[in-house]
Amino acid sequence: MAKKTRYFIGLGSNVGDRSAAFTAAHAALAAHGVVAAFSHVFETAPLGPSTAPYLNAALALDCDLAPEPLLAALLDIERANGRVRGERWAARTLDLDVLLAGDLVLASETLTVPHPRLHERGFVLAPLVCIAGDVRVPPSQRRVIDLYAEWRQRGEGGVALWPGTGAPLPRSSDASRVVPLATF
Ligand code: A4P
Ligand code: MG
Repeated sequence: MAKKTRYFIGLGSNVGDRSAAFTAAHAALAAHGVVAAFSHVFETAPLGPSTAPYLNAALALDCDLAPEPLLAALLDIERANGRVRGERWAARTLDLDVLLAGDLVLASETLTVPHPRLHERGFVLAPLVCIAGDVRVPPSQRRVIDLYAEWRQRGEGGVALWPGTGAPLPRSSDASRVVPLATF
């Protein structure tokens, strides 16, 4: 039997019905494994050329797929949700990034894990800390909560809890895995 890997996936959207895209991604990923946790959703200032604000979130997926087939599944889900690839960091209906794949470290032509810019970005760390505060990021083995604390100390801002109007958001199947809202 294939070995299950706990993946952490980052979700981003700044075009169209942003939260509906997250709900669709949640449903599509549930076909590939068990979505064990879904973070709170944050509205974040865009990094890059696009000026539209993003929603960002993160989820934990326990799944049998190896990283490359999982990436292929993520790209399919992005396309099914209207993602059109333009210039780098262009506006997008749905972006699904592999943030962590268990304790794996890999760099191929198509996939780098852990996500190379995970450490520096509030829009990745704030959702991720909701569901993975104690998880260690290889190869440094630093905890997500410590990376998040460092980002907070830098005072860059641009990340706020999203009040959650619009389409109903995915719920975590195990709410005890999610840091309470009052912490943010
Ligand atoms: N790829 C390599 N490693 C990975 C990985 N760990 N996860 C490759 C996913 N993909 C990975 O991605 C290009 C290629 O990266 C993929 O085909 C895959 O083979 P893309 O999604 O088409 O391109 P991109 O997202 O424009 O570029 P990049 O460099 O991946 O950008 P990032 O780092 O994902 O940043 N601002 C806010 N507020 N919130 C955001 O979510 N996101 C970005 C994109 C920019 N600004 C943002 C946000
Ligand atoms: Mg991407």
